[in-house]
Amino acid sequence: MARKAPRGEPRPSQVRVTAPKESAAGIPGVVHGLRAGLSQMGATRTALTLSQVNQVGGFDCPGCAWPEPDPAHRHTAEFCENGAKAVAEEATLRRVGPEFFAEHTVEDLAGRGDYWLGQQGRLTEPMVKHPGEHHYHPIGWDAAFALIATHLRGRKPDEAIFYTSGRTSNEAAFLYQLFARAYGTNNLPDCSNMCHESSGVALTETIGVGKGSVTLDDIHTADLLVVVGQNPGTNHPRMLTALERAKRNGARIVAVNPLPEAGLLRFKNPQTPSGIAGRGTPLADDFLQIRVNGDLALFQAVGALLIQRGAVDREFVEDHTHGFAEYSEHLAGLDWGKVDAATGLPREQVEAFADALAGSKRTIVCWAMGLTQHRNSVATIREIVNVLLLGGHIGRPGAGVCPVRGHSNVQGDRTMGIYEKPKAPFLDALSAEFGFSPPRDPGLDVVDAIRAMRDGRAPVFMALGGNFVAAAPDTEVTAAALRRCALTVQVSTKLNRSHAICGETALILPTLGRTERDVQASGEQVVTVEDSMSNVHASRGRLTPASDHLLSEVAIVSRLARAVLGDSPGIEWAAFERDYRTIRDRISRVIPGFDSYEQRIAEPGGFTLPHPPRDSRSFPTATGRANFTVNDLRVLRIPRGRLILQTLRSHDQYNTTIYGLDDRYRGIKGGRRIVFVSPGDLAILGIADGATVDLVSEWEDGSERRAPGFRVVSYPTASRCAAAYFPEANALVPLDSTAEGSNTPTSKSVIIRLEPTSPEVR
Ligand SMILES: Nc1nc2c(c(=O)[nH]1)N[C@H]1C(S)=C(S)[C@@H](COP(=O)(O)OP(=O)(O)OC[C@H]3O[C@@H](n4cnc5c(=O)[nH]c(N)nc54)[C@H](O)[C@@H]3O)O[C@H]1N2
Ligand SMILES: Nc1nc2c(c(=O)[nH]1)N[C@H]1C(S)=C(S)[C@@H](COP(=O)(O)OP(=O)(O)OC[C@H]3O[C@@H](n4cnc5c(=O)[nH]c(N)nc54)[C@H](O)[C@@H]3O)O[C@H]1N2
Ligand code: SF4
Ligand SMILES: [Mo]
Repeated sequence: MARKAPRGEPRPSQVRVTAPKESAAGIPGVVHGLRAGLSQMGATRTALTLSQVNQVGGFDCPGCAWPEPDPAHRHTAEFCENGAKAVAEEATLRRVGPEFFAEHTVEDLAGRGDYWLGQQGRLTEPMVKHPGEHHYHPIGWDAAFALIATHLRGRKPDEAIFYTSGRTSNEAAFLYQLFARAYGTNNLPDCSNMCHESSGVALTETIGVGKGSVTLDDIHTADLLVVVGQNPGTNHPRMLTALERAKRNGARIVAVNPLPEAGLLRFKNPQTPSGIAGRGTPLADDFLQIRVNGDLALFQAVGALLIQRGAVDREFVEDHTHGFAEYSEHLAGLDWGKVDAATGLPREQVEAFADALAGSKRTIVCWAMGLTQHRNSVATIREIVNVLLLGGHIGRPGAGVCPVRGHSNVQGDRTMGIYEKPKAPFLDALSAEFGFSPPRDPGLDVVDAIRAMRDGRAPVFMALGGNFVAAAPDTEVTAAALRRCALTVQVSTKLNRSHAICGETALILPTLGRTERDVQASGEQVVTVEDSMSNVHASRGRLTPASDHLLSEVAIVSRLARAVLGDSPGIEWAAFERDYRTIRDRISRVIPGFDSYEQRIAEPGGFTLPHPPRDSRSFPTATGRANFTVNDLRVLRIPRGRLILQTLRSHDQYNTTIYGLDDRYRGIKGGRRIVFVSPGDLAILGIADGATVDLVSEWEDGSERRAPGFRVVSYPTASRCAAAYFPEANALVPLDSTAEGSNTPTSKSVIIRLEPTSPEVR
């Protein structure tokens, strides 16, 4: 089962480790960003490209989904180090053409590391690998679409899977789901299934809308900001600017994390003189170094304390909520022993957090993957909502829920109908607009799609972006599942592992990136995206495309649909490709909140979608009110000699795209096969810093998974916890280990043991 360390990667002993940094960004951040640009693009292209990021009339940063400030407050350089790196990766001058594929067999590529694969550059031509062949070779676009059509026609539609990653524009996403449903399936898994699905499920159930309820202005004007299970210094760097502004306005910031993440503790804003020269702003006032998976217990505990102290907004609870009595009764029986065991926090710290909540009129809780990828994630997020409801912090300026999304358009893709469990009103609207009957049975999400491919029930897999094999859990199982497919199709900008771990027949369809000019028969096109705060705006690529052979995602989906379904009177695929305004016109008639779409994206900064809880304290839930919920507090059992492993991102990666082998803020240089463990646990385990170990995960059915050759780094994480990087550690996450209610892989709680393979070093 063991997956060997890929060829060409440094050995664990070659990694250099220094003390973690206390502050984030500042000048080193900008310099690193520019260096990334220069090495991939050269000087002129770097200047031209970076000046267009996040500007009105430019393109939306393909980095994360953090919103841009309103146009009046934008800086000329409205991007961060990691935005610059994301852009540089896409605008690189390196190319992967037919010669490259002639030189490298698929087996050769499968043995390479993700870093090496990503560094090869942009894909330039459609490529195919037929059954039994060892190389990809060029294929024309029409032949490629015809080949897919042959595989899809004559199959039951539910035997095909249509995955989406979160960079896809609204326009392409809308067409893609329309195509899948017109073909006859709701098998539309997406990266959300592995990401914020737990947030969507919990928020839909409790407040009626599965999206965040705050705007950037709310962040700036909050009294109390709680940042839980999130590392914004690396993953949403410009969020630090917003936190800094909130802080200047008097906000208190509480960080809840097993790791002392650099950006949360101190921030040097590169856009202010003090940020450039000084030590920066201390950001978090309180740091709660919680145990992995302790958050449900923490929020139950503060909920209980708030009720005990009478710190409840009675009027809000009476007028707008449901279920308070049951909630409060449940918390009256709270077992503090369990709270201590789950959180590992001193009681005074929990009390002080409750004091801060009680004293705040405007509280926002922000979170990301530290909360969503556990068995009890949905319950944990429901518990956060409970606490916010107690204080009436929904639908009040400066207050609310803020799940910080990952991919730049992952929220928009969902809004456009990329969802395996579409709601009836959406399907009804689709049916009315396009005159066909969309399938009503729910489709497969990511985990169920892997099961279906593994078991031979779904032999066709297509991906609009992403890197499925590297992003999904249980690497060996997922790889075998994809290899069992008759056909895999990857629509991609850059080479990645999913091109090498493929079906019998495999297609690579190269596409335009966000930064590139998109010219169709009617002229230059813009696309639209939605950020983490429901703001929809236009994005216009400015760079010359990486190759003349590229098609836009919209063109690929339109032409594929015509090849598979033929021209149909209700759906003018060719017109969609010719002029994207025709797509937006259809979207405006199917999806609520998009009236006058075209006019409103012409406004600088775009427009914000309606959000009933935020806008009017109305809650479209089953009870018509915001729901308090009762959640079971179970302490995750960590057997003796075992640790609970979370898998996270380094500062030098974008998900499965590895920018480099360093993790600057955590003091790591030159390698990624690292496991962070606290000095206390290392002493108990008798393992020294610098030792090489295999990570072995233990699943409840008795099965084990192994990731070999990791360097142990003694690090100030919470006790009984460990951390290793995604995707190297994905092999350890069992496919069947998923969150209750959202089926998200539990990438942040995996029980492991360390098996030393080398004597200690120090
Ligand atoms: N540069 C860069 N930017 C990115 C990405 C990237 O890879 N690189 N990815 C994008 C995507 S798709 C996403 S979803 C986001 C991800 O953004 P994050 O969620 O910030 O990403 P992770 O690295 O997974 O970090 C998880 C954080 O949660 C903490 N944590 C882990 N387990 C627990 C827990 O049980 N409780 C608490 N309280 N904390 C915990 C970890 O210590 C870590 O700080 O970033 C987006 N932005
Ligand atoms: N163990 C563990 N696993 C995880 C996570 C974790 O924290 N731990 N995080 C999960 C999360 S939050 C997420 S979101 C998923 C990410 O899963 P994915 O979204 O599937 O993975 P990415 O690495 O973001 O995809 C990168 C690839 O997308 C392609 N690409 C980039 N831009 C474009 C574009 O504009 N168009 C097209 N068509 N293709 C493009 C490139 O070819 C690139 O190689 O991984 C999940 N997996
Ligand atoms: S915070 Fe996110 S969206 Fe903004 S510039 Fe940085 S990577 Fe891009
Ligand atoms: Mo994500």
